[in-house]
Amino acid sequence: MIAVYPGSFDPITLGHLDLIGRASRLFERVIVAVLRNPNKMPLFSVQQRLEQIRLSTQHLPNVEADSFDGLTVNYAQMRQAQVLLRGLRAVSDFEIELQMAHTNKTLSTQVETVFLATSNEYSFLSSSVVKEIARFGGSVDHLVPPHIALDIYQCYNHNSP
Ligand code: COD
Repeated sequence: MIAVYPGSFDPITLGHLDLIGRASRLFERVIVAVLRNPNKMPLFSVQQRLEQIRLSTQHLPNVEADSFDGLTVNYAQMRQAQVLLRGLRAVSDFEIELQMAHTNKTLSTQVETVFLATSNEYSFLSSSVVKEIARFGGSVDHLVPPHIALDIYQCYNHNSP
């Protein structure tokens, strides 16, 4: 089975990567798909995010990174994926994720949403938290891979605290 893991990944965190690692053992192929969203002002360009994801997942041969625009279900069908993979961190995620899964089901009955629970140690972690800590000069070394921490420090013009 092929799974698409869609998201913004601005940037990808250890929480996302933990989920990808676990999914790579469950599915034949996992496609990490970055949404090209012209309405958002991301910290990293789509190209930078794809490079960050590729470098962080190079040890997983059945994981690939790609970008897409338009509806996620259309992209999944184009890639012949049967599963949309999403992560659940807390009850607050559940409401939004369930609504998204139901919406996607109305758009395509071919694609099933599968949720994986976050590992406990990453249940607080999001890309926004990482950016906020770095913006105020804190260390994100424990939240993202080292090469991404360096990219982030460069963006906010400070060295590893
Ligand atoms: N541990 C485990 N999982 C995590 C963690 C963590 N620490 N942090 C985040 N996750 C999960 C999130 O819950 C999510 O499932 C996934 O990782 C990606 O997270 P983000 O924040 O990078 O990406 P999102 O949630 O902003 O992505 C939203 C989409 C791009 C998927 C969505 O907007 C979309 O599908 N857009 C395309 C238009 C469309 O098809 N719309 C119809 C559906 S509503």
